[in-house]
Amino acid sequence: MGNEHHTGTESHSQVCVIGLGYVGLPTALLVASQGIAVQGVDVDQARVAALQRGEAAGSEAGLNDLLRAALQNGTFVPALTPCQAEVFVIAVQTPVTADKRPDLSYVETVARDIVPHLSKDTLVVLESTVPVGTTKEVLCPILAESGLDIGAEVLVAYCPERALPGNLLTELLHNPRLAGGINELSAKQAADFYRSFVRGPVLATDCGTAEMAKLMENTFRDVNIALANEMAKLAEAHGVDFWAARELANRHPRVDIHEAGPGVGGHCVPLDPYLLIDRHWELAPLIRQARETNDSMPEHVIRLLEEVGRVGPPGPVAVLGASYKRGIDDTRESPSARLIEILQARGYDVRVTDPKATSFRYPLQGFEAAVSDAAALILAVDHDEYARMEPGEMRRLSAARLVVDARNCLDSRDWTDGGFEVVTLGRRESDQCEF
Ligand code: SAJ
Repeated sequence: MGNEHHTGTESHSQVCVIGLGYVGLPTALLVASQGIAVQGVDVDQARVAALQRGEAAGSEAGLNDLLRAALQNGTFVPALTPCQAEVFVIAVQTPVTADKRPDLSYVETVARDIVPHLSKDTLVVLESTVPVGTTKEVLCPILAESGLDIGAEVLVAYCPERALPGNLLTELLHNPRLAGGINELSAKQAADFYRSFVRGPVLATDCGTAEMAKLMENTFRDVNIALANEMAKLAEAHGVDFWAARELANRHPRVDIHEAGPGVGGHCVPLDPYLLIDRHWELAPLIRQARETNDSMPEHVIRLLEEVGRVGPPGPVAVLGASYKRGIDDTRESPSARLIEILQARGYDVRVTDPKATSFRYPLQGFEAAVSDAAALILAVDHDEYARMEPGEMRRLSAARLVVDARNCLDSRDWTDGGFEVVTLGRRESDQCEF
């Protein structure tokens, strides 16, 4: 990356990453760790100030160390507005509106913000998850306002991130990357850029294919989880243990049944199917049904609680786990939020606790305060801290003798022997023998 094309007095970095959220920040830091000068831009003043002090939000392993090293080397500069750069990476959110339509306003705003900083030979990469067609139909027309020839003077590509929250840095570094250009030259340039800092294979393609692939990945996950959830309900109806049957079914070389649970959370899997089916809902009854099935799971968990007939409103009920999945502090779209909303609407007094999360729509309590006078516990997230709980210790800490395990996290035999009634999602103990 030479800078011979850049003139004038504007400050200049080699790479400018816009949107310092859970994808943008680690990406910026990985690039910076290669000795490349990176400017990281975010409109959130508090976030930028914290980054300048060397504090990264969230609990991703290794992120803070990487941040401090990059600040010390001077390879990473957090800022509020973009400067001129050879490569722009757009990694802002693309939320879904209340009526499940994509909101591309953040991408559009950022695209407009970088127009004055474009020059000949700039590469613009979109990483945000977007509906198919967005790179060519939304991003390129805005970039063309620069007066530069898009596709010749300014190269443009769609390169989705595919890293799993909780294991972000490792996956960003090692997962295969897609470099989807608006033309061959753009794909080649984008592939070269990613090869400068990722170790996994970089696969060049066109931008529409890359957009579709990203949405297919998360929709595949959502539909498969819905299938598991439906099978868990059927196992309950048949008096069979879904988890035992799943283990056996997954011994088939071409079967991979996902885990059933209280629903699907996070900012990707429950939203991306709507980006995929946007403007074509009539073509996707299966995908829509999967969304409905997964959204119905909190209600199902409460049905499991109430079927026991031991606990009713006002409870109290303690919900263990607020994050959207195990091991992370992220509570966005967490199934626990919907679970609590329904419980409260039915008149339950609800206590919520989580070993990782610090911010949640409902007040979080310490573990002991949450469980002490509860009449029932709902295990909503299979954090390690919960998997390690001992029934004897729980008897000492809590008045509850009923546990609804929505994640198959506890050894139900141990807990039953320990004096608890355990209802596990997907499991009906019938006349099964021990093998
Ligand atoms: N879940 C289940 N059963 C399962 C797996 C997950 O109920 O068998 C639930 C989780 O508890 C959670 C939700 O689904 O509530 C989503 O969790 P996840 O681990 O499936 O996915 P995310 O949202 O953390 O990350 C996904 C990943 N996509 C895929 O695995 C296809 C990740 O690789 C993407 O980069 C990320 O979305 C993204 O940013 O798009």
